[in-house]
Amino acid sequence: MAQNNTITCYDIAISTGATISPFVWSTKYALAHKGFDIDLVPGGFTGIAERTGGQTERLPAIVDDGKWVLDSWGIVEYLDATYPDRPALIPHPSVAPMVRALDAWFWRVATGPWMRCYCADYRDLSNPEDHEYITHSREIMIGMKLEDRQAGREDRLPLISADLEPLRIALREQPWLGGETPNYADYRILGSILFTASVCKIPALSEDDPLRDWIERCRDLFGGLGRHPGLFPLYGLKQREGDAPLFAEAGQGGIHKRNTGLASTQAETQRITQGMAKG
Ligand SMILES: N[C@@H](CCC(=O)N[C@@H](CS)C(=O)NCC(=O)O)C(=O)O
Repeated sequence: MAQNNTITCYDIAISTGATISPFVWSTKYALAHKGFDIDLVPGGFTGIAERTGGQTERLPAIVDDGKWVLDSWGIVEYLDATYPDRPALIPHPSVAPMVRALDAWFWRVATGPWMRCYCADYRDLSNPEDHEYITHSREIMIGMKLEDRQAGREDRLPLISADLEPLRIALREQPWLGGETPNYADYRILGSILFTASVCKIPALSEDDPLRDWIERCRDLFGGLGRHPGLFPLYGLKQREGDAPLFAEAGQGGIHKRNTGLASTQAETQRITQGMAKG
């Protein structure tokens, strides 16, 4: 059992002092959700194996009263299994596969593309001793020079923003991905957003993005866990002439609109049968 209600968590941070890893961010939220204090072991990218006494070369890792637990999902499973009397991260077995699907979608449309928009900033913001390793490993990962991959991001960022519509739809009718209260779904997606905030020297989302309310409420949780002073402003992306809208107006059609009787569907019926404009 956690001594003094504290669990040790190994961090990956950059020169601003902010955590960069989406997996570590999610894990910090998972620990806080279970009511634990976090004893954060600082550090960057190089020397993880040495820092952890050879336990792992990937983070997060936690140590609970001497017991090492690796992997962000492994940690969630451990915390819920070991501390069932505390608030559940995965409150029903169906939640885990849904979070995995949501997370995989989000990596494809947002985390990966944002990484490619900020990859040179990512390297420049990392600790000086990490620069060489980040350049070498991320250029192999990405397949080109980081500066070249980052170039042209002004054209890509609006498209990434537009692609986040499913998340906006999910949050339109309830305050959290977890429903009435947050759960690991919220923390998992937020982890990727805070990764982006740790490196986004130019903003990724517009000032009036409907996701802003949820993101900011997540950042306020647990005494402002997501409010590290090293994080960059997420909002301020502008729609330029010729750009598609950065987010959609509340949509029409079956998946968007609840059928509450004829009045709720008449305009759409008219549109699809007579080609009339919006209603
Ligand atoms: N499956 C692992 C992935 C962890 C992972 O890949 N962590 C990255 C940070 S985002 C890492 O440790 N990178 C070290 C490196 O790049 O050398 C988990 O969910 O914890």
